[in-house]
Amino acid sequence: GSEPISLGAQSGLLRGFALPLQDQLLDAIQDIALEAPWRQLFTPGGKPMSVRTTNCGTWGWHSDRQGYRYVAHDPHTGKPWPQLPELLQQLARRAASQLGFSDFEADACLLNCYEPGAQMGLHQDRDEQSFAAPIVSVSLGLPAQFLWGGTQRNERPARIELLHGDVVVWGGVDRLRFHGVAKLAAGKHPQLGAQRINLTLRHAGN
Ligand code: MD3
Ligand code: FE
Repeated sequence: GSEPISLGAQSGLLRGFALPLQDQLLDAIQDIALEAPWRQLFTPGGKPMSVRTTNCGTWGWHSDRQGYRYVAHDPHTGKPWPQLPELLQQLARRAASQLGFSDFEADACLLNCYEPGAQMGLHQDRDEQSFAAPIVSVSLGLPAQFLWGGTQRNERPARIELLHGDVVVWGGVDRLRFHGVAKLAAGKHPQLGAQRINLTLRHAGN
């Protein structure tokens, strides 16, 4: 494959890394959503998020009036989250190793579905037990402008376009950088139609 495009000392973009697996990934996402349906979450302050989410793996990220946290059961069905497919585990491990993170083992995969107009404000990911492991993200469907800030909220973020099949690895000194996604522009993707699906693979437990 091609060299990672550097986003920071320990972060990089692997253009098209997931393209060879796109059909298998879309099948896996469909299966996950049958067991754990897409849903709209609410912030602890009671605001609806503009993305729809679901999870697979041992831990799933959840948000409601009680706060942001990882839970072992889907609050919507009461069942454990669907298993993390081996396909995703291996993809994340191969991507992480390209950035120098060996033996990455994801125990959580958050799936975010964006429709035109959906966005994600600048935030840090701090709900995991440890920040030692990297995060691997897979983008599918419509392109998005990813906002890549610093370790302080007031730093002006860079904009990076993420395309169908792109994989990004973020870790080490870049793990607590502020980031977000600009409002998704209208469009139709050949496979996914008017949506973008992002998968984030993490080590959330201990
Ligand atoms: C950089 N999701 O779910 S994935 C999130 O496209 C989230 O849905 C975005 O931010 C999305 O929390 C971006 C890329 C990502 C994920 C975690 C990070 C980038 C990160 C943690 C630290 C630094
Ligand atoms: Fe995030």
